[in-house]
Amino acid sequence: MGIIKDTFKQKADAAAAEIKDILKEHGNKVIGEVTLSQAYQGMRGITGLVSETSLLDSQEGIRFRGYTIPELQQKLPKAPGGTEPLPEGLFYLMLIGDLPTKDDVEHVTNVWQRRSHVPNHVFEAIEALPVNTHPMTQFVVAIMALQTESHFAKRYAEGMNKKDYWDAVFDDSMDLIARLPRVAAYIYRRKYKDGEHIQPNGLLDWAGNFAHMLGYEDEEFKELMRLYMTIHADHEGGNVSAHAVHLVGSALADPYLSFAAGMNGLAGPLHGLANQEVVKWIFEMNEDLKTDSPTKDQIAEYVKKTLSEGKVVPGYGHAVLRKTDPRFTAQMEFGKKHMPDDKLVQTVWNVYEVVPPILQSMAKIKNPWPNVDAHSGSLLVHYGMVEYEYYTVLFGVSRVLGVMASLCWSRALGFPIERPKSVTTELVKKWLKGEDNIWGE
Ligand code: NMX
Ligand code: MLT
Repeated sequence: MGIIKDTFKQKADAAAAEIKDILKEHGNKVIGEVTLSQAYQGMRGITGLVSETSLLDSQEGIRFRGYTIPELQQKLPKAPGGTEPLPEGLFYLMLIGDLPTKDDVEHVTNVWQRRSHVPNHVFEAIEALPVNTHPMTQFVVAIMALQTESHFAKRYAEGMNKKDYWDAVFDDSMDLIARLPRVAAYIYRRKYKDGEHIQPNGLLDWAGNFAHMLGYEDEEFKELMRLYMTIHADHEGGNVSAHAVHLVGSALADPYLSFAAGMNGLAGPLHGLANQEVVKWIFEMNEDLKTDSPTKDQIAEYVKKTLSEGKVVPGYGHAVLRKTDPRFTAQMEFGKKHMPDDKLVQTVWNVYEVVPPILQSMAKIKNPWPNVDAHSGSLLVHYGMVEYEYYTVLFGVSRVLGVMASLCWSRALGFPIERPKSVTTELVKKWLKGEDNIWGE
């Protein structure tokens, strides 16, 4: 067994024993009540999942195994000369539960380099699609094509013992994470750079090599990729992409099939696709107003127009957060450090001043503050990555870290197939009239 796999197994065995004891003693404790509205309205606020890798607080934002983003920026190992955390370190933290040493991080980088070979048929599957196919569609097709490599699928077909599920999921997870940057970069270069592909650089870290294969050699862009891949990696278990991966994985669909399901969810405009929508919305506003520096009054008018047309203001609001997303703040800090005079970045900051009071005035909106997607695109545009339809692929390459670490835990802890109960409105009406006792009252 490899070092990291061995460490994971020890941690998971200890956690499984602890959880068994907790459930033996406290398994019948009530952790909340569910209202009828919650059943109809997206299950908001219902605790029904366990996800070990990160936890979201509505006021404070995300903590990965207890650490905030500024703490990660301080404590996780960096690339030589760099100041942003290496995502390898975050993966180690999410998987193992402890902060990694520099050696641990180097080990993860080396394992991923060794496992990064992408078979030819994956590129052929991408090439079979029209070049103008949305990058997220190409991405999902490529992930599905990679599924031929699944250890889990092969071993399950051969009659694997359920005690070994975690082991095969671990191997698939490491392979998938290792291969994803190459696949994602291939899609970018195919669609936007005339198919002029760039070979991997085996001397670089995972995110640095991804930046290189995308065609961005600027050290600052590599630092941005390290930060980007770190902050987008996980947002506890209930968001659409993480939950989809968890749900599909609970049927013992292998990690490739499960991850593809999550990426289909990420491609929705209320979830990860919002990052492309934000930049598209600002570009359209600028075009409408014939300026690249709209004033705050002009932005306010454009926001009101957007709302009056029955559209959402992309990048604002959240199902759980009730304050400015710390992932937005981390990116704003990056912008202040590296590009304070960039016009698009300044527009993002002006939008941040203008939008919250307008949304606050609409009682129905629970969170008027920006989320992660409000800022990310503007930083990419600064370095020349203007092709906003591609941005959700970057989000997806990062999200693989959190959802695969979680999937390893789910199989190691022996979580069963997920299957909540649903009801019909007909039954609800009968219950309201006292004709049926669906909830045992
Ligand atoms: N612009 C306009 N209306 C909004 C916005 C917004 N930014 N945010 C919420 N609302 C509306 C929402 O559509 C709903 O309207 P209705 O009752 O007419 O259906 C109402 O306000 C109540 O919604 P909330 O309970 O505040 O939000 P909910 O938890 O349902 O949805 C989001 C959360 C994130 C889906 C929602 O805020 C949104 O659509 N934001 C814009 C899209 C976006 O930025 N998504 C990215 C989320 C982060 N990520 O990366 O995944
Ligand atoms: C995420 O990163 O997954 C988004 O902020 C959405 C969410 O947490 O619901």
